Amino acid sequence: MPRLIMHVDLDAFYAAVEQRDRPEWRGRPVVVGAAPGGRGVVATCSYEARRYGVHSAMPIAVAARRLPPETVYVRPDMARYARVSREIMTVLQTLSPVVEPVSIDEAYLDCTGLQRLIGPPEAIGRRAKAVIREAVGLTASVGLGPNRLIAKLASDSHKPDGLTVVPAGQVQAFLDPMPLAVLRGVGVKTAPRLERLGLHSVGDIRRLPLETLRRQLGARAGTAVHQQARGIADDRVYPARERQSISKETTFGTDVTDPEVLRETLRWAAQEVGYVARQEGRAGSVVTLKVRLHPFETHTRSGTLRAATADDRMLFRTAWALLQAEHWLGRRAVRLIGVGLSGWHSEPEQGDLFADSGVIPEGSDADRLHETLDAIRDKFGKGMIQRGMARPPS
Ligand code: TTP
Ligand code: CA
Repeated sequence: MPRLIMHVDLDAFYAAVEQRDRPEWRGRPVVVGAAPGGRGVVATCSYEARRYGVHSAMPIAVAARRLPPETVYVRPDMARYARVSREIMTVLQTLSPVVEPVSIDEAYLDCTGLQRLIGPPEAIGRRAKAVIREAVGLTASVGLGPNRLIAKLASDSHKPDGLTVVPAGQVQAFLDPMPLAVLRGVGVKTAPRLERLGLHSVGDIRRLPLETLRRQLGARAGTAVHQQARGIADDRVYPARERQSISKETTFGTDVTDPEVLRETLRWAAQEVGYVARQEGRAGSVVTLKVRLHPFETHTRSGTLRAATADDRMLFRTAWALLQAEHWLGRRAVRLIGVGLSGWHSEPEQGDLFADSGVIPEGSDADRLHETLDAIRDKFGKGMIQRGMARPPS
């Protein structure tokens, strides 16, 4: 029996929580992020604000120029969003025992067995949306399909408040018209190369022989793209304990040179990673920074901490220090930035997946920070740390 995978993604998550809790803000553009007079960025915004072309990671000054006077600007309240997230993940667990939270507002569920209990995929998707709405009063977009790729593309395809089912027999019709960029491994580097060959959609790729793709993209990427274009992808949902690493990244709509935007985005990615790690009762000692420079040069840099952590600030400071250590910062435009955590410190706890196990076994926060700084200092020399830490973290 083919698997049935569901991807759940809350709509405009931080902004939706704000509008839920402040009814007078409903129906209005709401921007969650930096203060409008400052140099920070938009974390997210309500769909009313998106109509003005505003989106995550846009400098707040640019957003403020586009938005009308009735717009509400609000600072993020991570603790409240994390509480809501926990409620969502807990209620999803009542639906399926196999839930993989992938970020604060996204999860994959293996729904294969639910078809006997609940009914067809549409009914399962409706149930997921209903339990979320009942538990937290928010809308989610849901996609169901035979694997993770299709489920994710399905949930993305109708937002907000969408429910999209792609049965195995319709995978090809669903994928064929999509742009190449939806395939993993067709990056900014390969997409233009393929487009020069007159290939624009997944369907165009699918009609190419495997050998041509391998020649154009290299053996590995060529094979991967060939498979994905046929809708063949990973169909497993990983229980938290099997996960090798936790990471979060953002691709900017336009290339970024403003260090403030990079800093804020990195801070957000670190919060997401720290949050997922704490939910899973994990602490990791390897922090990885990922940066893609214009137009397509991807760099990763890792630092090993003396003590494992799941602390947002520690992750952020380490990643920021790794970034500061790179000579290209400030000169080259950045297209993507992200943080990863791995090198798990201990066997993950098998207890309640969603209990808030934010406690980190060793040392105080201050101790850990010092150990981090020491470790980076050992690796890169002292001057770098002073540069990296010159701006007081908040
Ligand atoms: P997303 O799921 O990417 O976005 P969203 O839930 O706001 O909107 P959508 O309806 O398109 O799913 O991210 C989840 C939350 O993470 C988002 O509410 C705010 C935060 N976030 C940032 O702080 N910075 C970012 O660059 C991104 C992409 C998200
Ligand atoms: Ca979302």
